[in-house]
Amino acid sequence: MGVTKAEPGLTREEIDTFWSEGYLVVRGVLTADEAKHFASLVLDLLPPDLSIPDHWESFDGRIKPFHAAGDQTFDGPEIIPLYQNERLYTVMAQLLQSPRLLVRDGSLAITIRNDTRHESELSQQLHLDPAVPEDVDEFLFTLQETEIGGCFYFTDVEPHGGGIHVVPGGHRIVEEEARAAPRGRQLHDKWRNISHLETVEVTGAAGDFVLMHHLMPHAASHNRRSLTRVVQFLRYARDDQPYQAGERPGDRPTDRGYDEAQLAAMTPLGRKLLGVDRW
Ligand SMILES: O=C(O)CCC(=O)C(=O)O
Ligand SMILES: [Fe+2]
Repeated sequence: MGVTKAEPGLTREEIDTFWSEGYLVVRGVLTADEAKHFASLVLDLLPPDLSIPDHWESFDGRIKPFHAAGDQTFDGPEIIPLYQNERLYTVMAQLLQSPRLLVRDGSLAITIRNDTRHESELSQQLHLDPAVPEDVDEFLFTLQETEIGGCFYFTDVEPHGGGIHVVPGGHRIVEEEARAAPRGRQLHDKWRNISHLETVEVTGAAGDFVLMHHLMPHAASHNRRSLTRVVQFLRYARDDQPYQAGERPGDRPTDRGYDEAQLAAMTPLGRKLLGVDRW
């Protein structure tokens, strides 16, 4: 199907698991050394005196660096290799059944230990970040509309280590509920506040990528361990995604452009995934 042959994709069984559960951990996308390298790049963003800049987010031990106010995409030359990782691309192309993909997001999160007692293990409301804009009333439920995102774990994430929480099979529950109601995109405060579903924490090792369907309810959790959790979020969609051109909060402003150093870091695949060259 025109993807890089050398990169192993998912097995038939893994593909089935992804579509039935709505999430899947792809093991060892990065080597332990690569993961360590990216973890330290991200941790280096923290000001040495730990004074969190005003334009970042920080709550309950979860620190979200912002590149600039309102812009959480980090896509400097040192980070670009992650966007164009060939193994991850192969997996995404397999699942989305097209080699012509686009990548976005590239936001980061650092979750430090937080022992404060909270009612919930979650440090965010359970929510969706779907590819469908908030002012659209109905999901299409097509493969063209589907975005597959998720995160690289740059550190080992053991139980209660701040792993992302998901609802096994949750994307199918969302689809059923949204199909059964008029204006299904608008349910549960536009799916920003889902309070009726049970979650599980996704653990993993440094270098794993946690794949998630865009209709998977998910949330960040408290890290009860001393090991800081460091992650990067990425989303892949087909180039015929109906809303790809639509801007959403947190998306990279398309007018920022790429400088020479960024372009130099891009492979031919990266140039297409990042929209520099057309497929
Ligand atoms: O940090 C996490 O595990 C999830 C964060 C998330 O889903 C978000 O910020 O939208
Ligand atoms: Fe989210």
